[in-house]
Amino acid sequence: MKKIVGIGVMLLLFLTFMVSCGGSSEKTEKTDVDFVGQNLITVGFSQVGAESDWRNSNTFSMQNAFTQEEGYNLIYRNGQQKQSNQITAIRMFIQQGVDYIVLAPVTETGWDSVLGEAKDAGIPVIIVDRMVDVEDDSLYTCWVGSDFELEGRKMASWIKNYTQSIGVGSDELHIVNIQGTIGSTAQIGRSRGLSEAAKENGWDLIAEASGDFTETKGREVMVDFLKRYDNINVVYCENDNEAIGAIDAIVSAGLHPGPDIKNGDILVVSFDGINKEALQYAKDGLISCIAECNPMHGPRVRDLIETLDAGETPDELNYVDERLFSSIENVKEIVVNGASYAVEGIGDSIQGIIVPKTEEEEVFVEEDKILLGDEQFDFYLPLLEGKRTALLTNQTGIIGNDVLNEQHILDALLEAGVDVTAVFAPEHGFRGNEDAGADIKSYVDEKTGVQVRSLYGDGDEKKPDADDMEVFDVLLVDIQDVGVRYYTYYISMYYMMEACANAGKKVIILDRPNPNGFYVDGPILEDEFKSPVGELPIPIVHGMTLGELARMINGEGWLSTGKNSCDLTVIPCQNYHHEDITRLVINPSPNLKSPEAVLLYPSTCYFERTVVTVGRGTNEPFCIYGSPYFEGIEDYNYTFIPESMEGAVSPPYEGQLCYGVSLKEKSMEELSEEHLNPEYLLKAYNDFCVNYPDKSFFGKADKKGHYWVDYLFGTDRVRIAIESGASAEEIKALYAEDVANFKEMRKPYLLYKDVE
Ligand code: GYE
Repeated sequence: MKKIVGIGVMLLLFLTFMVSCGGSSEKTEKTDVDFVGQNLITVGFSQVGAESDWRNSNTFSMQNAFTQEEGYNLIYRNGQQKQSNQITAIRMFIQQGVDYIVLAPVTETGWDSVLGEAKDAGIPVIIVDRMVDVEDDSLYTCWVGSDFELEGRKMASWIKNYTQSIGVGSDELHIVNIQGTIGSTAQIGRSRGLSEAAKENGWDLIAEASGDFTETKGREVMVDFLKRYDNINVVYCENDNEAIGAIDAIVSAGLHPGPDIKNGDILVVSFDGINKEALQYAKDGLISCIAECNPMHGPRVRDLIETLDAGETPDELNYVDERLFSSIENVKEIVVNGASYAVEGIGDSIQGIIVPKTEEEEVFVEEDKILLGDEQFDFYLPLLEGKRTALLTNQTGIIGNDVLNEQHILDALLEAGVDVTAVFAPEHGFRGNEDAGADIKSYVDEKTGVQVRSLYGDGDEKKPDADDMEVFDVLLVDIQDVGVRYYTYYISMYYMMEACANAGKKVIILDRPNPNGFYVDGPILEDEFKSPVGELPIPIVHGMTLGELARMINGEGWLSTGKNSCDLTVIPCQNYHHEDITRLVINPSPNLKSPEAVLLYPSTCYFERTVVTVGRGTNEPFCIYGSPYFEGIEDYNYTFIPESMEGAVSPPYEGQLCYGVSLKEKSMEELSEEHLNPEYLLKAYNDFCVNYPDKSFFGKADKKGHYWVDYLFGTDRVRIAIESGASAEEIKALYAEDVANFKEMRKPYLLYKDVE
């Protein structure tokens, strides 16, 4: 499912703020980021999420075990119950070169390739809590957690003994199971414990459905079960949070949770023993039995790391002992596989640890917000310590795209004490207000005193020169791209990568979503059509972020001079997926003035330098197009007059009335379905030729016989097809193979879950 998401705080909010504060733009305190000392052991911890109290306690335990006082630098990442987020986090840990990776995997399968990458990088991986199911066990070093099947069997044994003790026969039990996250070891083990016992004892296991270990889903599933079945007398909840939700549903349905099955109670049992409310419910008899699941793995994982650090080999599998609790005294002991376990009363011995969610957690859980590379200071500031740092950025380099706080990466770095020695400015300049292709001078930024070195001007071929390369050790790239081959920011990044490769300088990319990153379309650039608007052999819409593209540039050996790859680190976004259609809140360049324009840009840019203008010099460039030539021609009723303005000082047809088409009414959803759409160009071409058979739609060819549109397409095949009367389908067929091939080719470089 595609979703349209905003990144950063929307402009609307900004305006409201300005009005309500009478125009004063008070700034909030910025996060302080400490540099990490060199002698600490860095541990990257990829956590499942914050779905339950168990999970929060587990996070708390890890954070307390891996403190700086203990000699550690813990990098914590919340995966929000999504494997793709966890994989991204692990890749980031690898890039960062952490000493150890600790993974609490959401589900068991699907880890082979990313753990293979960690192994290749020589980073030991410790699995905590749930297990991974990988072909090659050497992909992880060791594991610590619970015996979930034993937990399930213990609970089933308690149900058996208890129901027998009150004289309820096996054939009288009608059980539903609210399962945990499907495919997680906790779910697999606990569900198996119950289903095996149901088989052995002839119990009626009516239904099973997942509540994803959350209270909300636990409630939903129970509501549904109660609608469908009227004979339920046992609810087996695979954690406490689900049990709380289920009890709410039972009570709301006018029924009674409790142990007295004979008189119509519904017996509720659960796992964990962490949540205070569940503990109270257990004392009050609403939950009849709880199987303990111990989340305090922090010190255990630290012990394992200490063993490894000392060059010793810890046990591969490390199980934790756990107990069973009930306020009902009928059953004092149960036996599983010949071993007996005491049933303890519910007193204060049960854990009942509640860990308040941190502020960061609240944001994660509630908003599912995309976090930009530049917001993740703990990942990149340590890499800049003691290094002269240069930036490739412009007006889009706002931390987190947060237009309320509006802190530019340059200011943030200076505030954090980074030695910023230069800013490299791409097309349109550091402020992003210069015309397309304009010559821009280098200067010293007044506010900060930092030298702004223009890549577009001073006759420097859009590349940094030898002087430029003298002034820094690390290049940080923080710039919003739109994912189109003729949009030039990636070309600046490419030239900078090339120069850095040759000069032995490190490149760090603070990644940002690609607003056209949800599809791949268009022909691959042919060598002959390389130009200032096309540098790499990629389709017009490549569907990659700058970070992914940089990985491809390195991986494919595309840096053409000297060394063919540079020292590259990408700080990926969090929670971004290729299916997301992101609405930019800061204009990436002066003529892309809306999120709709960003989606239309790949398709309407073809009109540049033809007899049709894309509306430069108006407020809607790329969302409208037209020409004085279309006067009186049907379907070209939208009129506009281009005027000189910032970013379009001398627009085509300046001061002339143009007749054309407006695409402004199309919604983001509609536009996102269109992908690269040759129909606008095709129809305008055909209408023009019928009316002006002697004039050239595409303008003049250059010395090589190429038209500007050929450089945009990266081939002359498309123009030639249009001139010979091809349909839109025939045009698309021309590059269908390019698209299919490139989709395959880009796979190894992706950092985010792909569409499909
Ligand atoms: O029981 C549940 C949590 O994997 C043991 O995950 C863990 C389970 C725990 O969300 O509450």
